[in-house]
Amino acid sequence: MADATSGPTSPETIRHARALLEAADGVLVLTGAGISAESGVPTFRGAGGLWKDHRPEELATPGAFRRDPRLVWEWYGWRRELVAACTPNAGHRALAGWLARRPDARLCTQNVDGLHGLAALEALADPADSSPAVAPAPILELHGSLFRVRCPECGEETPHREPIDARTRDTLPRCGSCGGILRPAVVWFGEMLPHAVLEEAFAAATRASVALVIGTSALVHPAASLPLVTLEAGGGVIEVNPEPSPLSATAAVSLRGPAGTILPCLLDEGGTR
Ligand code: BJW
Ligand code: ZN
Repeated sequence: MADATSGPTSPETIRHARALLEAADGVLVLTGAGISAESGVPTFRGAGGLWKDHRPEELATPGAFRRDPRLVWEWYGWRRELVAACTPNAGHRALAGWLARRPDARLCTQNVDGLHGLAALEALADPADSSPAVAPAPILELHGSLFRVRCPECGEETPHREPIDARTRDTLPRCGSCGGILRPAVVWFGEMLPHAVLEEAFAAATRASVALVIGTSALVHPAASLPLVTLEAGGGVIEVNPEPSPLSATAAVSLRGPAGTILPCLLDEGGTR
């Protein structure tokens, strides 16, 4: 797959990428914050990103939580409210419909917003879709979920969607088993990713002949290593991103544009422009 195609996304570029996907034997799909941008979820890096006004080490590290759990929960409580009001966009929906038709594809997401899961439920319930409803393999959430909490003391993890009262340390959510202050069940810098999830993701990356990489700056590891594993195993990369990333130089095709526009053209049945 050395015939790299990049630059503006022409119909031929889309057709080339569609052909690569159709011929693929195993697809790793890796998504990042960019796929949710058109749903109104802020990305991390770049203009308007979350890290523009906040220092990651003050909010997204275990040390930050030990120092000031109230401040960390204030930020995560705000993000949970923001995300809870968002819905899947055309990019999530096109991907969910395609995954239901491609049992050889595996979705790994760095996102903690749950929007892929909502889109998958919508795809299964869609009466307009005549294809047999096949539940795709579970989504591999590499960095956890905003809507789960974990007790740092006893390790208990549970779903949690209630509003967070972060006015004082005493109003923060507490573990029902041991009374410890609960934390968001997300992966912070310096923490290991969930072992079983990461193992499945690397296995899918090794098996795949194409890695479809959508809306990530591809800077944060080990997630950003997954497409490199597919490449090393002899596969190719298709990238969907309005901006170049460190992966662009090795991508077989770079589709430059927003995921909400590109993915329906790339993945919908008969979706070429
Ligand atoms: C669009 C679009 C549209 C816009 N359509 N696209 C060197 C130095 C220091 C540390 C390290 C190092 N090398 C490796 C590390 C470790 C570190 C790391 O990778 N750091 C790098 C930043 C340098 N990694 C870790 O610490 C990881 N753990 C680990 O390595 O454990 C091993 C270990 C631990 C202990 C001991 C020994 C070994 C854990 C990483 C956890 C990352 N966590 C976060 C927060 C999650 C919780 C939360 O949400 O609050 O995950 S950070 C943040 O970055 C979040 C994201 O999932 C992740 C990736 O960001 P993403 O998704 O790529 O978003 P952006 O904003 O960066 O990019 C958006 C993209 O979308 C852009 O490209 C846009 O162009 C594009 N876009 N609109 C399509 N409409
Ligand atoms: Zn506990």
